Amino acid sequence: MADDIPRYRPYHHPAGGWGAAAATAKVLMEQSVVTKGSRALLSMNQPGGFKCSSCAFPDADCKKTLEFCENGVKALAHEATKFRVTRDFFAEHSVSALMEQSDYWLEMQGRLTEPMRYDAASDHYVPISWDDAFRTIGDHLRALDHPDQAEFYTSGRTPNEAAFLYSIFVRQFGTNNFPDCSNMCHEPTSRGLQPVIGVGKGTVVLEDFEHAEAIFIIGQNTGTNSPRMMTNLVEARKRGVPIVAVNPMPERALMKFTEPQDVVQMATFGSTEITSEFVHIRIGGDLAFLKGIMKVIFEREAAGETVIDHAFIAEHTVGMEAVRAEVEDQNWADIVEASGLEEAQIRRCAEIYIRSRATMICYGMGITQHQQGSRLVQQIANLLFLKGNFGRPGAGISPIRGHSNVQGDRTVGIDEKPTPAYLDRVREVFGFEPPRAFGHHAVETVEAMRRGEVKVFIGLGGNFIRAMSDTPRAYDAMRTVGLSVGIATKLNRSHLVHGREALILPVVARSEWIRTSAGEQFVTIEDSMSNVTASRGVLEPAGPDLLPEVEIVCRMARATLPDSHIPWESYVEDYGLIRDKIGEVYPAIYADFRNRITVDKGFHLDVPPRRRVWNTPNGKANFLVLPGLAANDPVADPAMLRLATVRSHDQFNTTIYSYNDRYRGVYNDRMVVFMNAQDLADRGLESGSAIALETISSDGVERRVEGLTALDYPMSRGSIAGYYPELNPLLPLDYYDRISGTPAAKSIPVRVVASSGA
Ligand SMILES: Nc1nc2c(c(=O)[nH]1)N[C@H]1C(S)=C(S)[C@@H](COP(=O)(O)OP(=O)(O)OC[C@H]3O[C@@H](n4cnc5c(=O)[nH]c(N)nc54)[C@H](O)[C@@H]3O)O[C@H]1N2
Ligand SMILES: Nc1nc2c(c(=O)[nH]1)N[C@H]1C(S)=C(S)[C@@H](COP(=O)(O)OP(=O)(O)OC[C@H]3O[C@@H](n4cnc5c(=O)[nH]c(N)nc54)[C@H](O)[C@@H]3O)O[C@H]1N2
Ligand SMILES: [Mo]
Repeated sequence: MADDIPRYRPYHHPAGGWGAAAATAKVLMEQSVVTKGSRALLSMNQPGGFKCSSCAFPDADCKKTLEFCENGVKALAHEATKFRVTRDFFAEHSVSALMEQSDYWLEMQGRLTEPMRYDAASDHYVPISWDDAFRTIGDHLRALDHPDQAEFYTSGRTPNEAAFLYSIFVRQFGTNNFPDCSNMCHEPTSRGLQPVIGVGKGTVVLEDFEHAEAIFIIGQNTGTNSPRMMTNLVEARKRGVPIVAVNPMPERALMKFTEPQDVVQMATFGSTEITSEFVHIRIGGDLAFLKGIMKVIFEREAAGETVIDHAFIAEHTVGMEAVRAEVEDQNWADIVEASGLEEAQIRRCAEIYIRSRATMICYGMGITQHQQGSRLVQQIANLLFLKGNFGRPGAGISPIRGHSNVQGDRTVGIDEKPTPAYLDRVREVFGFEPPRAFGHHAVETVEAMRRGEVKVFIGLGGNFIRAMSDTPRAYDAMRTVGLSVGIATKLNRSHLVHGREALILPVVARSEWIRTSAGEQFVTIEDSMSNVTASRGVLEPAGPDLLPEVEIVCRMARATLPDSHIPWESYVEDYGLIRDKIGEVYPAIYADFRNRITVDKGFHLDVPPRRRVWNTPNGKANFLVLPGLAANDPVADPAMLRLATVRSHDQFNTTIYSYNDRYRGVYNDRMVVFMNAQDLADRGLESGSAIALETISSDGVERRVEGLTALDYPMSRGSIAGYYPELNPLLPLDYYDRISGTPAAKSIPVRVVASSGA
């Protein structure tokens, strides 16, 4: 981009609309896949087609002829790209040279095409046959003193069939070490909700949007990260449903949105105001906000009004009195201070909640990525219980998941803390004794590496070491490993920061077909609302040497467990056989999987709280207290700012599509820090000042990121934001939610320091 074009220009248009249409065309052109990509788009989220890999939000039962969004198109275009990473590419670039390149550059090189092995003598990746690659993995795993010396990571694009077999293979091998992208993401939902409603999943389905009388969206950037949900929000708004958005950043799409699919709005440059109440919360202030609303409810009850659903409370719940006592103890001055909000606004939100007979609360990383992430999720449930907002149309809790199959992978066994009941089923169905000891989550995996205890790391998808906290220390940790394996579509940092030996194994992507001796195969995924659907790729695989993830898992299993009586070879050919086994291990939800999946729109996995059935130890819905108002440990330093690391509009996690973030008005730069004007002025800074950020921590490690530009942005006071993964060096490995293991990536205590490079 030319230097005379300003890098920072506020975006005044509604989100979506023509800006999205233009971005869609641009990315198809950049990846040189206009015709192929456009053809494939006609099959995305359609019966007989494949599922969009960009997010976990459900698609609308084929109601619309074209259910896709700008960011879905980016995901597809980057997958269908005409660019290729070949053996010649690796011959040309040493690993050290590749390390100098940006994440964006690595992504833009295109699809991986053949298995490669790291050659330490030359510092290059060199070709290896598939047979030798599997032999290498098998040899390393069989040589371990104990299976717990290996770590088996999963990222949430992996489909159910591959994830299920992976969980069986690894357990037969003998460990529960299943670090997962979910451990950095919605694990606070999985762990936090389990004791509260008996299942670690959301309870809302798509139709509920049509019945909701109020929708809260807390800490979730809908227009960028689950754009298909915008359709539901627009429809709800048009019905006059109040929408409350709680966010330290006034995210553009939550303010004004033009539906690219709405011909009239497009033609007239019209738009819909999405948020009726924008709650400009301080980072981590959500606990105070939720308690403020509950306090109003309890006040009104004390004054003789009936606002609580007493019948629901009496029949279904335990523990409300303890929550009431704790909430009543909080005073307004503290609530106002901790939330950064005015009491009057909290009262308005309480009024919206009280008036609504069916409220849905959606939330994302702005809730989960705090030190108290799991218990924050529980507070959302507390609020919903008060008015019986479970098991009624239009009501419920709605975690908006990230990766398109992250929920599914967890459902089919990717779990470092498996339940005894599940392990018993595995033993019965597969006839081996699975390990009972809990395994490592993501943070524990890096800690184990740092102690030198990990000999093998296998990454089924994802970019583990780039997504993790404490970048330099995470890199050092990975380099202690004997063998690291990346099973991937694209080259990424985790292939360059590797063990003494390393493999890159290229896979067939979601949009591509899988043909075996038994004919064309399909895979299945589970979306954020527990719908299971089939996904059939329509494009020719990016190269003749790619293997499907299912086959890679089966061949790793065979190479590692030569005596295993599990028929791995037959699963490679016929994915229906895998689904039969899933049905046997999970009869309550997956019985008759084979037949139920033949219906175009798939089927819904039973979520008992939707029927007001609570599979908790006491058979009730449980109110749980989180004392106080702080979602994170207090920090004494008066110069402290809370940093949220967030996604731009042009990235998918560690995959950087471009350096622009249109809705936030940033172009050609990712090294920016969004700051409130007063926070800038207090530090003698102005918009455009060069700064560095330094983490405030007591472990004696200096964590600093240089080369940042401070931007005047309407952030709430004391709250700043910048981009992940560039700012991950500021996130201490030890800074995470103890219940779920999820790094507190939205509330890093930092201070601004002068940039030494300035
Ligand atoms: N295009 C695209 N789609 C994606 C992804 C992607 O990278 N790109 N990633 C996928 C994945 S894996 C996930 S998990 C989801 C992530 O989707 P989101 O949950 O939307 O994730 P983030 O962009 O990290 O930001 C969350 C929001 O939380 C706000 N926030 C920060 N701190 C706080 C706080 O203390 N309180 C409140 N109330 N809000 C806060 C931020 O301002 C931001 O708007 O999206 C998925 N979909
Ligand atoms: N500071 C900070 N850190 C964070 C977050 C944050 O908000 N702030 N968010 C966290 C969250 S929510 C998440 S989910 C994690 C994400 O962590 P990961 O899931 O590990 O990371 P991704 O960037 O999604 O992984 C991208 C890589 O996946 C591979 N890939 C893509 N499609 C496929 C496929 O179909 N099959 C296979 N086998 N591989 C494929 C490609 O090679 C690509 O390079 O990051 C976490 N880290
Ligand atoms: Mo995520």
